[in-house]
Amino acid sequence: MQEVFKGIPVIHYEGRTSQNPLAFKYYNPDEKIGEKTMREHLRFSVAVWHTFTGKGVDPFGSASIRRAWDNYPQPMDQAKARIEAAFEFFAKLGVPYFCFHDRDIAPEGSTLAETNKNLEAITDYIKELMQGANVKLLWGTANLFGHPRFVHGAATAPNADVFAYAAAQVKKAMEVTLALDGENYVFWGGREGYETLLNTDMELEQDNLARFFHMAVDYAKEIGFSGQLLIEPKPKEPTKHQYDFDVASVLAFLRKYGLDKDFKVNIEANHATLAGHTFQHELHYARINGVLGSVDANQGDELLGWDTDQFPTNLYSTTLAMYEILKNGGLHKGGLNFDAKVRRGSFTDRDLFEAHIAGMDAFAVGLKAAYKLLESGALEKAVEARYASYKQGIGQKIRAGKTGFKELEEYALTEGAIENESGRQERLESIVNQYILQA
Ligand code: XUL
Ligand code: CO
Repeated sequence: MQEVFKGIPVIHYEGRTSQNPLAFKYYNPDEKIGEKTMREHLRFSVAVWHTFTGKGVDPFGSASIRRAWDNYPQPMDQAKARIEAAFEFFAKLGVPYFCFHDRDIAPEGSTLAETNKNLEAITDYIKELMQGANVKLLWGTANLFGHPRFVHGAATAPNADVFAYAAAQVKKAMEVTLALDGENYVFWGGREGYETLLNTDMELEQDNLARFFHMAVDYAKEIGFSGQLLIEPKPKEPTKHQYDFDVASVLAFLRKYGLDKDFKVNIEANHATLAGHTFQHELHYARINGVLGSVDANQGDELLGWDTDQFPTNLYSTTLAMYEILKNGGLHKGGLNFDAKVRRGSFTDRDLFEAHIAGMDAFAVGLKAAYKLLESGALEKAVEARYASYKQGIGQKIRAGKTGFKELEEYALTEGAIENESGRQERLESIVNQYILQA
């Protein structure tokens, strides 16, 4: 195999004073934070789509990025060269995981049968490359949104032939994920939503989406895929209204259709903010409901209302994210997948490395800060004290379900003036800052 990223060495940890852009300043994979190493806590993954198929196209401009593998005229040669470059990248960066959509790794043919043949050939090749490498598959997924056949959706399309095609595609993508020992399988509802209710049977579309998921659960069992199935919420884009809006709507959907034991969620930071939530809110909501499965690690731009998929460099956000993840006992089968793309102006190969290094360091700082914050118990103590009234007297009765409106009225009538306590928000924000600065 020819070296593609010439001049880029294997990336090492050099510590916080290093001035070397091609070194980790905080991510020290073997350093132990509590019981686990940073590598085990963070479970970083590279997204094949952004990093190896991203071309820097936007609505106003054509490709600003050209990679070595784009120079092969035959799509299958290009696919092979792309995957070779990806494995060189994984090794130099030292990431333990990668993720892909079926169409990121192999091109469509002129029929579904030909498309599947292409995918099988590249899967075999990936399997071969994985044997000599230190990288595993975090998750696989199917691209059910790029091709014009999915213009009105896939499992929620008004056309049953599209539903069938999507099912065939997911069947194959699950087989491929199993063949590569993928630890999870992701469903992001690409165009599963609507543009206008004037032409949409929302009830049928949602019922169909549930039928599709039930078929996926059945098929996973049939082929012996024991990985975690994940749904990735997103409120809008590409459709005006996506059905998997946020964690709360995904949970309601799963419970309605009896799917809640089979799925967890893959939370993406920029999707959370598009839904009007913080990243921490979505992680927290998933955690307290037992469905926090995996994370698409990126960040949006507060001034832009779309999915900018930037590399995560905001330490406040990574710290609060790691705080939730640690409280979840880690991500278990999940990981931190960089569903992030370099800016259009960052078009060199070197930018790909520097962007991932920035993201990995930001999460390493977040991990260190969150670990110490949790160890201190500062937030837990404050929250516990804030709700202390539920530990005795009338509060304890409310909690135990041993009272009702009548008794509560009696209580309220005899109680004197209610005395509330300060929420001490600014004090707590300052404590979080202290831990970030000490990380
Ligand atoms: C789209 C997105 C996807 C999913 C996988 O916004 O996040 O890349 O992560 O289909
Ligand atoms: Co994503």
